[in-house]
Amino acid sequence: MTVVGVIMGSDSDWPTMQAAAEALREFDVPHEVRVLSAHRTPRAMLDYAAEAAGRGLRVIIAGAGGAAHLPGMVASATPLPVIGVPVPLKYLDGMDSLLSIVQMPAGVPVATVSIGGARNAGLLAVRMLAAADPDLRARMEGFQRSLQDLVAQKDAALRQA
Ligand code: RP5
Repeated sequence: MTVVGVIMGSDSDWPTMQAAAEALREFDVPHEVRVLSAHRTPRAMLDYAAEAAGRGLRVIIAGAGGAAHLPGMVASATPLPVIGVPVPLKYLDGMDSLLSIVQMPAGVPVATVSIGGARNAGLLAVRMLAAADPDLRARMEGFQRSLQDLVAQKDAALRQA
C-alpha cells in the first residue's frame, strides 16, 4: 500500500524533488509522485489532501518554489504530517520558497527542510514511518551507522595525507 505522497507544484520541481523519491526507494517505502498546484489546480490539490489519509497515505512530502503555498494549503486540509521542501528557482536563491513554506500560522504545522533539501524530506518521512515500524527503524539505524563509517573513512584518509 502506498504510504507516502510526494507532490510538487510543477513538473519543473522534479529535478529537485526526485531526491525525496530516491530516499524512499532506498528504504523500500511505497510512494506515489504527483504534480498538484496550489494556484493552477486548487480544487485537485484540496481533493488530494482531503482524501490522502483515507487512501492509506501516512506522510505527504510537498515541494514548491516561489510563492510556495502547496505544502501549507495541503497541511490545512489533511491530518497527516506534511514535510515541505523549498524548491530554489531562478531568482532569490530559494529564500522566497523557504519563507513561503516555513512561516505557517500556529495550528497548521509544516515540517520544513532546507532549500532544495528533498533527500532529507524523504529520510524524515522514513523516520516518521519508522516510529511505528521496528524493521524500518532498524534499517534507519543501519543507514546512520553507514554515515558514521563514511566519516570515519574520510577522517582516516585525511589523517594519512
Ligand atoms: C510553483 O511555481 C511550482 O512549485 C514551481 O516551483 C514554480 C514554477 O512553476 P513552472 O512555471 O515551472 O510550472 O508553483
